[in-house]
Amino acid sequence: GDDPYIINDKYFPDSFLFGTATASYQVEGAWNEDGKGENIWDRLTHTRPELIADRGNGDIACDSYHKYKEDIALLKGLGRFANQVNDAGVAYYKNLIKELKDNGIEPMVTIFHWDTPQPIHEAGGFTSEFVVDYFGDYARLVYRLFGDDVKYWLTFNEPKQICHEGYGDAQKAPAIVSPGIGEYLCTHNVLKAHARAYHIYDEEFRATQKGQVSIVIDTPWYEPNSFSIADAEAAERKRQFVFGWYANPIFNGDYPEIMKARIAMRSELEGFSSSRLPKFTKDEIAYIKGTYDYLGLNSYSSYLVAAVPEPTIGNPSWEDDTGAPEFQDPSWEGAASHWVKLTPWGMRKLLRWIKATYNDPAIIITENGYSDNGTYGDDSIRQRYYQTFLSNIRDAMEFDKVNVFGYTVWSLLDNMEWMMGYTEKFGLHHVDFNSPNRTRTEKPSAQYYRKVVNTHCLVDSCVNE
Ligand code: GBH
Repeated sequence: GDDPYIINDKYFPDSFLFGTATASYQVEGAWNEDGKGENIWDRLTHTRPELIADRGNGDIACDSYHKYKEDIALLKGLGRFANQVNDAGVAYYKNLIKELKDNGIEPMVTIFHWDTPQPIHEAGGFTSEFVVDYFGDYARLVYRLFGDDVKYWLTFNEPKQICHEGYGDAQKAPAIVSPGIGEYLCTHNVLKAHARAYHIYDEEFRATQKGQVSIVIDTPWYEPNSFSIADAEAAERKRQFVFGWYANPIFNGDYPEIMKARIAMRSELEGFSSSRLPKFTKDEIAYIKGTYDYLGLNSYSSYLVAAVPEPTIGNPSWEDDTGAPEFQDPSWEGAASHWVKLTPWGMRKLLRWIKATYNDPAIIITENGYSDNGTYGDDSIRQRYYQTFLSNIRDAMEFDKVNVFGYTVWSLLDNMEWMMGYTEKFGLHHVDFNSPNRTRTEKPSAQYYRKVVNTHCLVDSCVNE
């Protein structure tokens, strides 16, 4: 179990869930059909197309709003998707969930994957506390409408991208530039909104619907660049600023001490009269702590972190607050997305660290995957990506006793890759975005994944533990 490149030949448990993931804006299209309202990605891609690599948008995307039955047939061929109440929208999701269940597929639903309604954003969006009430009402509605058929709920997908990228460095809609300020306000409200949605389920639905609620938190693994204590501390600080920012309030209570200390210290030197990191009251800490039944984890890759001198005081930023910049080893084999490297060993370390740091939660890996640039044919490297990552996941289960109960590949389909438009493709299925039909074609790695799902085994012959 010590060599990350030897493939684990133990079966995954019978109860282990395998699946694939998609997200509504990235696949559905039909952006203005049937009374659907405008969201922040519609607005960004339509008014600032120059921000998207190929000026692409999600107006049609994979047209899954119309082609969901075909998609579920593909999925079955192997084995998540995600304000005014829109009747056609409700019908779409009812049909989608029914079709999944009719095909023996367990739906795992993310309530919010980044498509904030534009009017909510205009009113202040995630930097305003009113959003907590709106999100709670929205969660209640989706539990009521779909909760009889959905047992696995996730409130938010990747809050760090919503806040850091959406309000810090403008790498995601709504592309607000408020580094070191807006992103902390946003996180404060996202955490409260998550907790609100969790408590609503607990108080109003759990007894009858008997499902589970959690959040998806994303992080790469941060490996110290050397055996020095300073590098180890820098890497741990980075983990706390990326993952602990969200996980610590939910699993342990309140923001990580290191964040509170560093942001207060830097805010004071910058001349702020109080810390840029908002404070939770005692009651709020208690309200947020424990709002999980399991953990949804998205992780694709690893980074290295080396100790650096304290960044000079200037304009506030989350990056300088971390005091721990990241980089990658140029020798790591990479995907079309520059941030995705074949570092499967990082997955096992990450799982072991989460178990130790957050009270050994039950974990489902909700996203992991490999991107190409549209060339299809031989994608054996994607197959190797799944195999080596899953092997390290199986090692973590076997040798480190990490409680992992499922894995879903990102993604079922090539799709609208946010700022990268249609230039990076994570699908098990190629989608021809030039054909009005949006023809889906299986990539060879889908055959490998099918075999894994069917056999619960990563190599040709597996043994029982
Ligand atoms: C996921 O995020 C998203 O949930 C999903 O919607 C998306 O399609 C999928 O990734 C694939 O991209 O350019 O170095 O600043 C994954 C986590 C973290 C990946 C931030 C991109 C930017 C890295 N994301 N990261 S960098």
